[in-house]
Amino acid sequence: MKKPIALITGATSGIGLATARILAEKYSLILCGRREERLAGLKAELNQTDVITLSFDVRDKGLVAEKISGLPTEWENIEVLVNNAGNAHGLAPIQSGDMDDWDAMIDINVKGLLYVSNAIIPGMTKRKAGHIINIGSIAGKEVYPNGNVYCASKHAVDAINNGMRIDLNPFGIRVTSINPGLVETEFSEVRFKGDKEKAANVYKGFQALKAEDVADVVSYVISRPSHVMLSDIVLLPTAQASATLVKKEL
Ligand code: NDP
Ligand code: 8X3
Repeated sequence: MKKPIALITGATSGIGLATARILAEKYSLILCGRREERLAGLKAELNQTDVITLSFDVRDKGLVAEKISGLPTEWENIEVLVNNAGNAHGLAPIQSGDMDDWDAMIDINVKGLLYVSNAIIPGMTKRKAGHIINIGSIAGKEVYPNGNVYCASKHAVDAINNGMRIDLNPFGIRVTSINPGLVETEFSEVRFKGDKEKAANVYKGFQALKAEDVADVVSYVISRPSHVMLSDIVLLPTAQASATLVKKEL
């Protein structure tokens, strides 16, 4: 394989899917997600021999380790890790939050990111090379009403991102967090448990970011010269000034 290898979690939808499409030209890809039929569809669409898929739930610590350590030797040297898999589950005041939703957000957005990183970082430290992109959120920089645990999970990603950058500094590994505001993907459908109307309302009256806008930034960040590390990026739609201030024309 001549191209460097990138592993993208959450490649079945939204930001991860758009990132896979953009990186395909310059990277050999390991595409991850739970929905195998979507992974197979994306592999077919990209129509390249240097694309493989790995299906696992990032919550399953043992499976994450098994799948990544089971990669064929020629796929072992992962240059770019895009930690993207994640979602919000619910939007409710803390006093009436659903504990299963809390578990999902902490287990996927925080612990899942750590499990995948744990499986990949040793190869990077051994080779003294690599770039980790953590997809955080404006919700990792600010807290908004009813966002409590989702915001906490993304604040944790922010802290982990900074911790990774410090600890991996001796190894020359680049670490970047990309923190988007509102991006129109399946995110709100998941947050509102399949309620498409409620999800669509989130993006009404203004131009939200597209998944491709975030993927473009991922592509830009990893294509900087090796001595340049963008450490922390907040990326908002022009209509959005903060987590809670969005100029809508309804
Ligand atoms: P989508 O719902 O479109 O995509 C989420 C992706 O995460 C899917 O590919 C899904 O794959 C994967 N995923 C979710 N749970 C798991 C799991 N347990 N195990 C493995 N994979 C999982 O949302 P986005 O593309 O918008 O979200 C991607 C990232 O961007 C998330 O971390 C999100 O928090 C962040 N973000 C999103 C914003 C937005 O407004 N949309 C703004 C800021 C940040 P599958 O279901 O097949 O497993
Ligand atoms: C997703 C953006 O504002 O819905 O992280 O939390 S927001």
